[in-house]
Amino acid sequence: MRPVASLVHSRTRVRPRYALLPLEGFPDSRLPTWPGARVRVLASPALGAGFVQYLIDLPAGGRGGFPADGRGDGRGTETFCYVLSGSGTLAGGSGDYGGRHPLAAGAFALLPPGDAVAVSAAPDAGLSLLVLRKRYEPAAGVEPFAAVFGHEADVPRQVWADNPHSLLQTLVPDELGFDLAMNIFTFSPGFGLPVVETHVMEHGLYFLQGKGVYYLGDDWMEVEQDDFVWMGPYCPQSFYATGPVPSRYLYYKNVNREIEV
Ligand code: UGY
Ligand code: MN
Repeated sequence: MRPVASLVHSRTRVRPRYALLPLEGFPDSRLPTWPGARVRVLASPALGAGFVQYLIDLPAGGRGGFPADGRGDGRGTETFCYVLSGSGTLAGGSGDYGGRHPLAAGAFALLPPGDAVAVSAAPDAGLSLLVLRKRYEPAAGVEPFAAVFGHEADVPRQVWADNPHSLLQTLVPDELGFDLAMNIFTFSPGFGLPVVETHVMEHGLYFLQGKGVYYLGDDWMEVEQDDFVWMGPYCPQSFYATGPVPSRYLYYKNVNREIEV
């Protein structure tokens, strides 16, 4: 929180194809199925995004979740969760993974379209969660995916673009049953994306650690830990890390589907 007498100058930018949203600018929301939780709505269709992303802080002993959405057309809502801090458990709604999965910082889960999700914070510790939800896009002849549970510490860091100073972790398998990717980039200070990329896929990006400079649209902008960035289709984008520690960010990308006309 800033001192009360400070100026309110902000790095916040909202443009048709991107938004840079530092965390300090989000008022709290409350959600009926997350009683007691502090919710920040990072991205939504109202911004231009094809998905919804939340930052949810559950108090110690708190519970929340999403009910099964009951759609029979294969276009149910899929849910990705990533734990920023704290501990607790996650229970999936149906199928053969209906058990309880421990949650700790770095744990993640992707639940298939339509499934219920139930999360509990440990009695003695709160839980801070990034949650992304989107409508699943079925594809003819392709089986929808089964639930994925993991921990980022168990996902290999692969050298990306022939640069050992840029490492990519692919949390969700790169298979056609999945219509999204969730990846973590780690860049050593001074390194980043080697080009300005421009592509049809959109991103919901949460800055996990460090700081750097992001190119969005046609401007370079400073970014740091806890910033959220939405990049819409064809938003020119690039990045390099600055500061004393490696920069890490978790990002969503819609993939593997034909573009509707
Ligand atoms: O996968 C990507 O599109 C990634 N290279 N984009 C990004 O980090 N902004
Ligand atoms: Mn990209």
